[in-house]
Amino acid sequence: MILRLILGDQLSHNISSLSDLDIDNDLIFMCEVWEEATYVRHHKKKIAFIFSAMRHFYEELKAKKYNVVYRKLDAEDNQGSFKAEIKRIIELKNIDKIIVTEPSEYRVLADIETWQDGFNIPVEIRLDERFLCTKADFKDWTDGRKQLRMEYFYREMRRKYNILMDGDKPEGGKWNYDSNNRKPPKEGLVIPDTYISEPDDISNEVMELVAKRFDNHFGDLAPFYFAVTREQALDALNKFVTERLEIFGDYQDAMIQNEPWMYHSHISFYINCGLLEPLECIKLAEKSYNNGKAPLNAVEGFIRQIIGWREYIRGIYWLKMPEYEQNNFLEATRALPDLYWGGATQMNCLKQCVKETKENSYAHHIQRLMVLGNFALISGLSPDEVNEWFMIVYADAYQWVELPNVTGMILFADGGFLGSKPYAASGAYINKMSDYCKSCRYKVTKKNGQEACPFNYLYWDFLIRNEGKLRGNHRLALIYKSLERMDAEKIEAIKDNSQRFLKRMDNKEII
Ligand code: FAD
Ligand code: DLZ
Ligand code: SF4
Repeated sequence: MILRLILGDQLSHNISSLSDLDIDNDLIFMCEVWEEATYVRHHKKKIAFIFSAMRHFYEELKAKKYNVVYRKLDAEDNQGSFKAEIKRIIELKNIDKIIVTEPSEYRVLADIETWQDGFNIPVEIRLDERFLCTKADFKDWTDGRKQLRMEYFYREMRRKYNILMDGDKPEGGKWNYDSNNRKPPKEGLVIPDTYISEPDDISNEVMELVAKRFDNHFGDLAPFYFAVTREQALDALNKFVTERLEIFGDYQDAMIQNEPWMYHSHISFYINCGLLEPLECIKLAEKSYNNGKAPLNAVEGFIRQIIGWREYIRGIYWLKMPEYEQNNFLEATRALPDLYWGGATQMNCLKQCVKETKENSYAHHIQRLMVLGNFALISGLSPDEVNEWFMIVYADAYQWVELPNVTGMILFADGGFLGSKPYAASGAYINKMSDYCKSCRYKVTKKNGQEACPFNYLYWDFLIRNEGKLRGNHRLALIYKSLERMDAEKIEAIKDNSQRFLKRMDNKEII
């Protein structure tokens, strides 16, 4: 009998591992396992989401009359790991072959690669066709290139899939319309509600399990409102395309106090676990442009995130693993402060982003990049600790997408392999793109002293501290020129303020 394994982020009916399923003879296998749920202490809402989506997918497979075994976490004899569960089912059901779609994470692939010898049966690992660029094609694209840049990869993907193309030219004449995007927030913006689904019996049962078994994990379990079936995820996608896409581009980088969802799509959870396919999201957005419902700047910007960034990030992950995990180009070693776990802080931007992360297991890209990430970068937090935090807290986090975003994009810990310069910024950026500073104890206009916004001095201190490693970066040349012009007294004040602040933070004082 053939065993077809479906992992928790493979909840797609057309997944390659099921493509030639023999309904009468094959067995599909899904399992909730302790090891997977605790190798990092995932946010409660994240665990509830994955388990509920898995259990709903199982019901859908059963409804198709497929032969499926589903192992709940609290089944009495649950073996606790993929490997041990597979061993058990092989023995129980007389399995003579395993078919699985390649797992999205290196850790799990390394495990599966030991099964063939360990269990002495063939294990066929198939391509994950839901991604739009294979690992091999990405590698080919990198060959012979001195520097990798997402923008060039993205253009090739647009051509390859004929998305927003006018013959062989980009629609509208430009590949990228970001110059029209990224407006600061303004008063009176009306932000549509995000998709909400009431928990059904399955979700309620899972929530009880999570409350009981994962009570010591970070994050709010209730209210639980994520889509947990493909049908619901499609509703969430349609809601985005009809209600938000039109202004997605304009306010893509804007942050407003108590508005966690802004005009973003909130579909990363669904794409990453397989309820939605990247290509269908892209096509729906393109259709909206073709029908005159959404402007090009919004649609191009949205499509670039998926066909560009998402695929590029995955390509880098598989190109560079397992070494990528060890990167620490800037030799940052500071421990993650307690404020990331909801500990008290007077920095309103961080407080707000952590609060929303705790509530929703979601924060939008600019909150992750320019607030939470920017602070981690300029205060020199250890990449291991920052990576672990990002893996834990977001419901869309799997290592293939989390690690390059953290190590490469926010921490510059790969020395500029993924992105060309660190995304370091002072308080002025946060003030321009949000209303957080208005309710902050610190003054964003002050550069030094007790009242000053810590981002202001930490930004320059970061550049000073890392000058040896960053000065040669031509994209930072202008900034280092202005640092050269800064008088010695000002530089001393920056260093002094930063040292005091970081010392207080290390001493667990409220900063
Ligand atoms: P939208 O802003 O509406 O974008 C649409 C889609 O584009 C997203 O759903 C996502 O699939 C894709 N996308 C956009 N940016 C990226 C990106 N940089 N990398 C990969 N896909 C992208 N995304 C994850 O899916 N999982 C993570 O664990 C994750 N960790 C991140 C950590 C940091 C430090 C940063 C800066 C970004 C991270 N991202 C991650 C990328 C991005 O922030 C999220 O994909 C996005 O916020 C999800 O919200 P959304 O669906 O509303 O996205
Ligand atoms: C994220 C997650 C969690 C928390 N639990 C499980 C689980 O118990 N069983 C499972 O099959 N998948 C789970 N997942 C998703 C997996 O982490 C993801 O499928 C693999 O790590 C991909 O390599
Ligand atoms: Fe954040 Fe500084 Fe603004 Fe306060 S003043 S919200 S710390 S950027």
